[in-house]
Amino acid sequence: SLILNSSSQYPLPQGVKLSYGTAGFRADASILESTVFRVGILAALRSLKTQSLTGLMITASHNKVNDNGVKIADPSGGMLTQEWEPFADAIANSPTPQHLVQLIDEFVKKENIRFDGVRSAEILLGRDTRPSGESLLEAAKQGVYSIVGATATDMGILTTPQLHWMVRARNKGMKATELDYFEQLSSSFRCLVDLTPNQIKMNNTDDKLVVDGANGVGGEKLEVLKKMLNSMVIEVRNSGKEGGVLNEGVGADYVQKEKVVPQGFYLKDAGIRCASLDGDADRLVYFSVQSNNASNIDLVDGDKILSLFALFIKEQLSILKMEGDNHVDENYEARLGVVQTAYANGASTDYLKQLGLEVVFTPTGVKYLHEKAAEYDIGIYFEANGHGTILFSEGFLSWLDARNNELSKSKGSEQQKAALRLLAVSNLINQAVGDALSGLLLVEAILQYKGWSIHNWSELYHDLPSRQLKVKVVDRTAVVTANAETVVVRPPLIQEAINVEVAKYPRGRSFIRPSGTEDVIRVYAEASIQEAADSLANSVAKLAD
Ligand code: 16G
Ligand code: ZN
Repeated sequence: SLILNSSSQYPLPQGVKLSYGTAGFRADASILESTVFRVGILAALRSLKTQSLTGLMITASHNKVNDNGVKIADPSGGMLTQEWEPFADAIANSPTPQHLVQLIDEFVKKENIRFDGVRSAEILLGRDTRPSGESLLEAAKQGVYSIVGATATDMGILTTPQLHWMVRARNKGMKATELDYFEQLSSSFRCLVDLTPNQIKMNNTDDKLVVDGANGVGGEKLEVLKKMLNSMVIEVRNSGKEGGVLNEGVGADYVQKEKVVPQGFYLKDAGIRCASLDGDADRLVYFSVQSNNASNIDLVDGDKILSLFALFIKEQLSILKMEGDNHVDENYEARLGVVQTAYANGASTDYLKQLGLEVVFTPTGVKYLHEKAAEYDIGIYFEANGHGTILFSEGFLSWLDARNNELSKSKGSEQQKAALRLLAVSNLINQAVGDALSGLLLVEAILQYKGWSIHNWSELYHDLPSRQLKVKVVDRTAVVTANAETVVVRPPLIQEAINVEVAKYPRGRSFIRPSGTEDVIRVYAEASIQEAADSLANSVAKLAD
C-alpha cells in the first residue's frame, strides 16, 4: 500500500516514546519526522471521518528553538477530539511500517471510516518560524498524501490560532485566507472603537503599546495587522528580525513564570503599557516595568485579562437589559460563565464571584477549559498563563442579531450600541482557540472604552503572592488528582498532609499535579504574603518528593 511505501521513508528513531499529551506531540525537532508524517495520516483520517476540513500545525509554542511539535485542529477549529488521542499515541509509537499499516486498518474498521465518501480528505498545514519547520512540513505532506485522494494545502508560516481560525472558518463556509483573518480582526476592532463613548483621550505615553513578540511568528503578524488599525500606536520588539533567539529570555511564558522584564525592555519603559506573546502567539500577558527597578514588573496575567473581559461583557449585557420595550425575547437570560483552573490566583476568583459571575474550574489544558466554556451562551475561559478566549453560542448570537435589528429602529440608543459591541466582540475574538492577537485587540478596545491605563486595570484586584515549584520524579503518573486538580487521591495520605500545611497560613492554598508536558510534579502555593507562599510551596514540595 501507499502507507507502507512512504512510511518506510520515515522510520521511528530508536528508543523514542511519545505521547499526544495536553497539546500534541513535542520533542527535540531532530527525532520528529516520523511522528509528523504519521500525524499527517491522522489528520487525513480525521478529515475523512468527519467529511470536513482539518488542520495540522507544526509548532512547539514557548519551548526552546530546537524543539518542535505537531498538533491537529479538529473541524470545529478546536483541539483534536480526546477520543482519538489513544490512536494518535499508538501510531506515533508504532515500531514498523507493517505494524503501522495494521493499526490503521483496524482503526479504520472500528471507526467505520470510508474512503468512498462524498469528500476526499482535505488538510490545511501551518508552521511557526522554527528552522526545523520546513522539513517537518514536508513530512506532514507525505503523510497526508499517503491517503488516496487526500489534499494538503500549505498555508505557510502562521500563528497557531490563525490556522485554527482558518479551519473553523472554512468549515462554516466562510472565506479563510490570512487576509480574511486580518480583515475580520481589524474591522471588528474598528467597529468596537467607533462605539466608544466620546473617545476619551489618554496622554501620549499611555496611548502607546509596546509588544514583546518572543522572537517568533506573532511579532511578524502583528506588524502586518497594525497597518490596518490607524487609531493605534503599536511598537513591536523581539520580532525575530533583530537576531534574538525564539523564546530565550522573551515571551509570555518567560514573563508570566519568572515575573521579570523580557529582553529589549528597560527602565525607560516604566509605566508604559506592554504586552508579551508566546512563540506561536496563542498566549498573551500584559505587564508594566516598575519605575524603581528595571527587572521588576507589574504582571497583568491571564486571570486579569479574563476579569477585564468578564466585566465588559457583563456591563454590555446589563445595558442591553435596560428600559425594556416589551419585545417578546427581551428577557432572554444569557447564561454567562467563567472558566478557570486551579492556577487562577485566588484574588481573581474572589473578584469574579463578587461581580456575581458563575465561576467553574477544570483541569489544566485548553481542551478542558474550552469544552466547559462551550456549555454557556457566553463562556469566557483563561489559564493564568494567558491562554484563553470567549465562546458565544449560536443561539445567543442569532438572538443578538434579531435584537440588534429590532433596536436599529431606535438607532443610536445605548441598548443598540451594547448589542453592536457584543456582536463586534464575537467577530473579533478567535472562537476556535486562544489567540494573542485577537485578545490583544479586545483588551485595547476595552481599555479605550473605559479610559483606563494599564495601572487602572491592574488595580481591579491585587494578586495574592504565589510560588510555583517543580519536583523531578521517576513516575509522575503515581500522582492522581480529582476536583479539577485541587485534591490528590493517590498516593493516599498526601492530601491530608497538604491540608495540615495549608492550615498554617492565612489565605493559604496549595495543590500538586503531574505535569502533562514534562516528567515532573508541579507544586502551586499561595498565601497572604510572599514568604508564606514560598514556605508553603517548599513544605508541600517535600511531601511530593
Ligand atoms: C500545554 C497546554 C496549556 C497548559 C500547559 C500545562 C494547550 C494548547 N496547551 O501548554 O494549556 O497550561 O500545557 O503544562 O492545551 P504542564 O502540564 O506541563 O503544567
Ligand atoms: Zn503557545
